[in-house]
Amino acid sequence: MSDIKTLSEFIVERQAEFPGASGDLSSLLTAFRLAAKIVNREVNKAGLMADILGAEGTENVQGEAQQKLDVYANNLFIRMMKTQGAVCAVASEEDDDIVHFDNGGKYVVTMDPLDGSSNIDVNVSIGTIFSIYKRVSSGPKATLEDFLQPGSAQVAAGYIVYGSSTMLVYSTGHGVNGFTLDPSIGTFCLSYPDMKTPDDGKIYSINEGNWYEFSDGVRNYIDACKQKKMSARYIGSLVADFHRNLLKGGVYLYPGTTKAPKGKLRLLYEANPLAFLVEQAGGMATDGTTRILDLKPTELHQRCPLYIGSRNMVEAAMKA
Ligand code: P6P
Repeated sequence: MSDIKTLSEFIVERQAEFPGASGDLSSLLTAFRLAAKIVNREVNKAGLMADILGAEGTENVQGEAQQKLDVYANNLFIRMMKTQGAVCAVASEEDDDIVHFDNGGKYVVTMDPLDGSSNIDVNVSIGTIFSIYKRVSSGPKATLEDFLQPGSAQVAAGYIVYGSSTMLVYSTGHGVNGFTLDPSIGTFCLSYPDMKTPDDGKIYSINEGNWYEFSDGVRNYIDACKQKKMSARYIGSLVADFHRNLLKGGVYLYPGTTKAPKGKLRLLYEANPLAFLVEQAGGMATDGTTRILDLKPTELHQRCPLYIGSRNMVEAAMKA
């Protein structure tokens, strides 16, 4: 009997723990698995296929130049979810408005299909982030209300990091498990069961280029990290920084600044899913004041400051 546990086997095994489960969430996670493999293939080829590198020439709602792989990943994940049938609507960083499938599905999904995409052309790790919620509206189509639920209402969340190896890490609220893609067999295999992040760490991740726009508290915390001889590690790709800190211990900060008091990151498809995961792994996520999962969203693409990672480090950053 092989001691390898595939993602498919794991999903089936875990579903058995919920007798009432309809299998919709399991098959949705399976759709994400397939999409992740396909995006991984394209990310790995990006260096070889000039036609998929570079900007698409369009901008997303954030006013950010869309990289061709951004658009490809967004369209692929949307197509997979539409086909799979359990999701009735998606809110994506790459789409101004809600994308409706009108299929009666009981879930809605928020996603950043390819976070850190400015790193695509320079071969730095990038990632996909997703959140899954049950609909709360009852009409024929999902409404904004379905997407403005607090992060604490998530039924599942996860990310895929396309790095030195490709990993899918997710939680359905019963712990966090990581799966590494074995390219020789094209299968995600359980590599990090029941992930727990250390309460403390020696890594801090923040863009110190914003120093003169930071609050005194943030500057005090950065100073304290330097005095403790911590390591500054900032990839400029949230999923990669988050993943490393989750495994090793550390804190990622994207605080508000004088120019952008709400910071840069988006609540619905960056902060909330990663906050769900980090809490499941024993860590902490706040906006510098309030628990991320308690924030009541008001807009699809709203931004929020993010302090996320090892519990003791987030608490120290908040108190600085
Ligand atoms: P800055 C990428 O655009 C992203 O959303 C995160 O992945 C990353 O951590 C952050 O923004 C980088 O932003 O302002 O430091 O370049």
